[in-house]
Amino acid sequence: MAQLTDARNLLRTCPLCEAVCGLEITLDPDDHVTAVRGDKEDPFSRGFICPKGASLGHLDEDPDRVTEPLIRDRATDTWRTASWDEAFDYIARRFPAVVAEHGAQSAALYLGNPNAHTIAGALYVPVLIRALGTKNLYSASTVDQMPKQIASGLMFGDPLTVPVPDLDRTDYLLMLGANPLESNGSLCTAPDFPGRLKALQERGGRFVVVDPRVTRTAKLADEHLFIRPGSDAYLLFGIVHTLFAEELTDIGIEVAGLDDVRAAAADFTPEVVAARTGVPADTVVRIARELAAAPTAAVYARIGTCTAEFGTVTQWLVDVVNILTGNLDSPGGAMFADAAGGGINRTKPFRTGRWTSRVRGLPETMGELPVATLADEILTPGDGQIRAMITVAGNPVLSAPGGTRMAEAFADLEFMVSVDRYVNETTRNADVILPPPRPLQSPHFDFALLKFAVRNYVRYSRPLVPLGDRPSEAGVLARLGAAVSGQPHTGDVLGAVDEMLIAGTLEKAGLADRRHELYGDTTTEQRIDMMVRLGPYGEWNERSADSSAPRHDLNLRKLLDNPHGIDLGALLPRLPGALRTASRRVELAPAQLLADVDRMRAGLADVAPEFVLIGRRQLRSNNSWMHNVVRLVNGSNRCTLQVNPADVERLGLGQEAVVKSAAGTLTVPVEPTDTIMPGVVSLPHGWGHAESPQSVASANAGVNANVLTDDSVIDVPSGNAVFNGVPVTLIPA
Ligand SMILES: Nc1nc2c(c(=O)[nH]1)N[C@H]1C(S)=C(S)[C@@H](COP(=O)(O)OP(=O)(O)OC[C@H]3O[C@@H](n4cnc5c(=O)[nH]c(N)nc54)[C@H](O)[C@@H]3O)O[C@H]1N2
Ligand SMILES: Nc1nc2c(c(=O)[nH]1)N[C@H]1C(S)=C(S)[C@@H](COP(=O)(O)OP(=O)(O)OC[C@H]3O[C@@H](n4cnc5c(=O)[nH]c(N)nc54)[C@H](O)[C@@H]3O)O[C@H]1N2
Ligand code: SF4
Ligand SMILES: [Mo]
Repeated sequence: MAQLTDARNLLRTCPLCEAVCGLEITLDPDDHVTAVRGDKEDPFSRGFICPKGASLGHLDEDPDRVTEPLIRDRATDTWRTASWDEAFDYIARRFPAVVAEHGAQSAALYLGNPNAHTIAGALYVPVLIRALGTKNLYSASTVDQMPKQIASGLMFGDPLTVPVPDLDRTDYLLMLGANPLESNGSLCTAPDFPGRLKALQERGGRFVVVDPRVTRTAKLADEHLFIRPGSDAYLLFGIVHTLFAEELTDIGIEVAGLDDVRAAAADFTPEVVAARTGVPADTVVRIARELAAAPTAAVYARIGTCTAEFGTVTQWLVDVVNILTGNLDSPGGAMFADAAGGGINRTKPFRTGRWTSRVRGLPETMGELPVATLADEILTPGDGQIRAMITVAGNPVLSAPGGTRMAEAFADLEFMVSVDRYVNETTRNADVILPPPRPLQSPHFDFALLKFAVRNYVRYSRPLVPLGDRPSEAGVLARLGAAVSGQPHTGDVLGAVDEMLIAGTLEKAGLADRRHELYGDTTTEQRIDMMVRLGPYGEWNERSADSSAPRHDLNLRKLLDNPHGIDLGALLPRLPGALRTASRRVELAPAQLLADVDRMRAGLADVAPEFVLIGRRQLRSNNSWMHNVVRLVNGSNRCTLQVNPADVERLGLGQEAVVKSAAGTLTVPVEPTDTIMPGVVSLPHGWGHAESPQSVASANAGVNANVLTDDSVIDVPSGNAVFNGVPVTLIPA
C-alpha cells in the first residue's frame, strides 16, 4: 500500500516573485512539502531558485496562517473562525448596508502586490471591481511602477506596452535604481537575472549600475556610479543633451516630437546635471558616448527611480535614450514581449485624469487613484468619504507612505473585508478575513508578468494539492463580488461569472459556437484555455498587425503536455503594430511629461537636504511578508539604518539613531557601511511587526520605514509615492 502513496515530485511555477522560476516540489503522502528545487528542464529558468522559492513549503503551511474565514468582534477585538457561508452572509448583510448609508463612492478596494502573481488577481479582481462600481480603487502600483506605465502609455499608447532590456543579447546595459541580485528583477521577467548578467559579461558585454549604494549588483557590474537620490531624471537628461550635442542620435523608428525633446534637454548640460546628481560631467558624456557606440545597448531603470520625485519623467527619459540610440524595438536593445496570455485590448489611446480624487484632486491612472491619498479619502469627512473597504493581498499600513496616518485610517473604517493569508498590520482592522488556499492548492499562469519577459515563454501549472471542500481564491473573489453588491452569493457564483465572461469573449471573437471546445477541469481553466487559444501563439489566433509571433497553435492541452514550460523564442520587433497612440507613431515628447520638466528646472535651485532616506530590498524578504519563516528572517536580513561611517562619526551616532522626517520619527539600529554614499541613509521597508500575531515575524519585528515617508510628496504626473530621497535629520539615540 505504502508505495501507492509514496513521496512524489511535482512541477509548478514559483508564485513568489516576478522571475517565474520553474520549481520541482517533493510532496510526502500527506501532501506536505519535503523539498523544493529549481526545475532544470524549465527552458526559461533552467534550474534557478532563490531562498524564497526554496522556502515555499514553509509558506505553504505556515502554522500562523489563516486557514478558515475569521470574523472579528469589534468590541473585544478578538477573532473567531466561521464557516464560508457564515462569513459571506455576514459580509452580504453589512457591506451593502454601509454603502447604502454613505453612497457608492464610500466603498473602496486596495489590491496588493501578490495579485500580479495569481490567476485570481488577473482574472477575478476585475469582476470584483465591476461589482463594487466605485472610483475608489487603489493598488500597490502607485507605490511602485505607475510612472513606467504612464510613460509607456503616453509614448506607445498602452500602459502595459513596456519595453524590457533584451538581457540575453545586449552588449551594454545601463541599470539605474535596480538591484536584481537581491530582487531577482522587476518589470523585467528574467529568471536567474544574476546568471544572465554574468553571461552578458562573458560574451564581452558591459553593464553599468547607477545607485546611491554599492549593492551586490553594483559589485558584479563593470562600473558603478553613485548618484544623489531622486536625481536620475537629471542624469538621463544630461545623456540626452549629449546625444544631441554630439550628434550621436541614430533613430531607427518613426517618432513624433524629436525637436521638443531636443529643446527640453537644452538646459541640462553635463555640467548642470553633474551639480545635481553628483555624477561628474565627463562621466555623463562618456556614458552617452558608450551607449551610442555600443553595437546594442539598453537602459533599464527600476524601483529606485520610480518611487522618486521625478519618477515619470525618469521612466520616459529611459526610453527616450533607448530610442535616440537606435535601440528601441531592436534585438539587444529594449524590446516588447509578446505574451501568450493575450495582447493589447485597447482601441483608444491611453490617457490619465478621466476623474480625480475627492480630497486632493489627484488624477486617476488606469482606473486607479494614488495610494498616497488613500488615508485622506478615509479620514476626511464629506460626501464620498470611504467607509467600507476591501483589501486583497496587501498591507498598505506598512507599504504605503505615511504609515502612522494609514494605520489610523484603517482603524477608522466602518466595515472591512480582507482576502489574505495572514492577520497583518492592515488586515487586523478587518471585520472578516477570507483566506486564499495554500499556494500549492492554486493553479498558476502568469498573465501579468509574461508581458515583461526577456524571452517569450509560457507555462501553466495545475494545483498540486486538491482544494478539498474549500473555495479557490477565484471562487472567493467571485462570491465576494456578489456579496458586496447585494447579489445572491450562494450556488456556483464562480461558474456563472466564468460562463458570462467566456460567452462575451467568444461572441466578440465570432467564435460563439466553439464554447464546447474549451478544455479544462474548472471553468477557470477553460478561461485560460480560451485566452491562450486567442492569444498571439494560440490555436484560434487570427494573425494581427500587432504580433509577429510564430505560430504554435497553443491551447491548454499543449500547456499540460509541456509541464516544464514552452520556449516561444527570443523577443521580436513589434513596432509599429503594437502602437496605440493616436498618431500611430512613438510619441517622443508627450505634452504631459514636457510640462513636468518645468518642475525639474525649478528643482535645480533647491538646496540639498543634509540627509536623505532611501530604501533597500533584501534577498530573503518580500515587501511586508515572508517574515514569519525562520530561515528567511535570521542572519543578514536586518532592519537597520545604513549610514556612511564618515556620517556616523561626524554625528557621533552610537548603536541607535533617532531619524526624523516631515511625516514621523523612528529610533533605529545604525549599521555603519561605506557601501552607502555620505549624506544618504537606507532603511528597508515592510518591517514593523511588533504587534503581529505572527510568532516569528513579531520576534523579528523591525520598524515601519513608511512612518518616515510623506504621503503629501508625490511624483506629479502619476501620483506615485516618493520613497527615495526623503529629507531626514539624524541624532544619536
Ligand atoms: N518605503 C518603501 N515602501 C515600499 C516600497 C519601497 O521600496 N520602499 N516598495 C513598494 C512596492 S514596490 C510594493 S509592490 C508594495 C507592496 O505592498 P503591498 O502589496 O501592500 O504589501 P505586501 O507586503 O506585498 O503584502 C502582500 C500581502 O498579500 C498576502 N498574500 C500573499 N500571497 C497571497 C495570495 O496568494 N492571495 C492573497 N489573497 N494574499 C496573499 C500576504 O499575506 C501579505 O499580507 O510595497 C511598497 N512599499
Ligand atoms: N528579495 C526580494 N525580492 C523582491 C522584493 C522584495 O521585497 N524582496 N520585492 C519585489 C517587488 S514588489 C519589486 S517592485 C521589485 C523591485 O526590484 P528592484 O527595482 O530591483 O528593487 P531594489 O532591490 O529595491 O533596488 C532598488 C535600488 O535602487 C536604489 N536607489 C534608491 N534610490 C535611488 C535613486 O534615487 N536613484 C537610483 N539610481 N537608485 C536608487 C537602492 O539603493 C536599491 O539598490 O523587487 C521584487 N523582488
Ligand atoms: S527568484 Fe522569484 S520566482 Fe525564482 S525561486 Fe526566487 S522567489 Fe521564486
Ligand atoms: Mo513592487
